[in-house]
Amino acid sequence: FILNQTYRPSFHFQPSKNWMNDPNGPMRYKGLYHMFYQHNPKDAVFSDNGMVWGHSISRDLVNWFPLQHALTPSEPYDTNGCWSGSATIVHPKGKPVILYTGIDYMHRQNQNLAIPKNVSDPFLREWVKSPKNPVLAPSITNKINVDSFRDPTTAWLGHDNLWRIVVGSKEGDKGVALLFLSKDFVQWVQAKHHLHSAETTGMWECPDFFPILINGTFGLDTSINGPYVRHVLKISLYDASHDYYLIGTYDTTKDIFVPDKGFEHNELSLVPRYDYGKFYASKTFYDGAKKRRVLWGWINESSVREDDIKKGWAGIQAIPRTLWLHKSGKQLVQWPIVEIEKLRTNPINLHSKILKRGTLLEVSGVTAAQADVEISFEVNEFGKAQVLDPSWKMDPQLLCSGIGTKVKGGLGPFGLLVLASKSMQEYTAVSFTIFRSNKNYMVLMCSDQIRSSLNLKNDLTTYGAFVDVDPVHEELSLRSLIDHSVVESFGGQGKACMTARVYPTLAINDEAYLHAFNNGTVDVKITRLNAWSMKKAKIN
Ligand code: DQQ
Repeated sequence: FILNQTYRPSFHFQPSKNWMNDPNGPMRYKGLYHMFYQHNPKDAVFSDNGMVWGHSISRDLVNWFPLQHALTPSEPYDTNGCWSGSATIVHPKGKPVILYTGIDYMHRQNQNLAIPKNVSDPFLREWVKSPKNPVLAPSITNKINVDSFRDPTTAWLGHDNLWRIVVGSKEGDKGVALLFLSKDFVQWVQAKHHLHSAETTGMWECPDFFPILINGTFGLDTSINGPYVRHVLKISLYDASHDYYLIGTYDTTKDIFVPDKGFEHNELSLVPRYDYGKFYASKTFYDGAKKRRVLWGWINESSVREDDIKKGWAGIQAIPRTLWLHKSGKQLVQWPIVEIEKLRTNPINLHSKILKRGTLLEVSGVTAAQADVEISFEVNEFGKAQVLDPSWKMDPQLLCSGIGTKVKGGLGPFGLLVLASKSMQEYTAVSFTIFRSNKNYMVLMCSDQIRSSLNLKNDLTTYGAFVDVDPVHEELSLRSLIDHSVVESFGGQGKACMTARVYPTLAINDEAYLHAFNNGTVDVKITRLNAWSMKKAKIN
């Protein structure tokens, strides 16, 4: 296969070339959004000794302007890399600071402080590393493992007026959120206990800890607390390669986080994830201008290393998502930031259309390789739903991979076939299947990449999750953002998100098609379908 720039997205954040991974230090400052990112400026693969903080700015989170690198290896404490970290806007003066992980001359991990050279420059072009660096380092006294001490969070202010941060770590195979306190970001004292920890979860990367409103979609600044607030602890589990979150209470007297449901009492597969596809090392920030909490996450490639090198780049960021607590209090909801909708053009609308069992409906008139699609379904013959066999493994991802073999028809799968080639040799299927279990119905959402490309070298793993909607009383909706080699899908209005990377060889550019499909044995109704071609954003 010839690798030109076919797979380069048109409205997803990425540098102009080479490797990118984690989002770092996102913030809004003086009317501009800042995005920093883990970047290897020399190659399309990760670097063991030369990671930098790339830096771009934006007015709208959609179009991005590149600046010089914010942090590059220069000192003994970060000579082998400037790794992930976070920004904090320090009130009352509103000055930003960065804390990041340095990889030192002996490849040990430590935490460092950087401040803007000139706070009146809204671009924050130049960053100065503190002469006091490293401000946190493993030692004989703190017994922190030099290979497992990274990714400081945004700081929050406690009632005692001390700043707190969490740094990801592990003790044996117990994942831990190390807690540190400081009055000035320079001198840090470790708390006697961890903010939280969980046995057998392995290294906790890129922790994120923030307050969230019990009632409503507004976001909260990171130091806010009170009776109307719950807290979220997000962990990127290195061993599982996924971002998991816990909802709970931040006990400010004990300075610990107490999750409603933790890792300990659950199978990992029962802990909620931000995204059930590719999405890692994510980080939120509070956007005071729109009073929302915004989530960034890294979407890795599913292609092989050699192909990444040939195409000259690897890694994109997901479309930023607004995130809030669902009114049930049990899960988070995510939705692409509204600004992305200004790229929508040439709308196609359709409503009240029966999608007969075993049929396809082509959605023509949109650029199917670069589109935003929303579709809602109504199902009536619930009696025909297949019973969820208790002997099946209840792992939704396994269930999705089994669909078509074990699962013989019923209510679904129905949904969207995206990035489909003309004669259907290639397509990616994003679908729902409704099962009956006892007296309830369960909605399984799948993103099936198995037919996404004739190039079988790619990772074609199928993704799956249960979506907590009641299909009898609620609308069943799906939104997919399609951008050449990425399909970001949102089920149940953002209750389950699933991101896939795909590399079609035929279904590219104008040769890509979009369909609604129903592979079940029962007709379903499309209550509405809205699809748009997406304009290209100006990105770096
Ligand atoms: N990536 C960074 C680390 C972090 C990991 C290095 C997560 O700081 O733990 O690029 O993807």
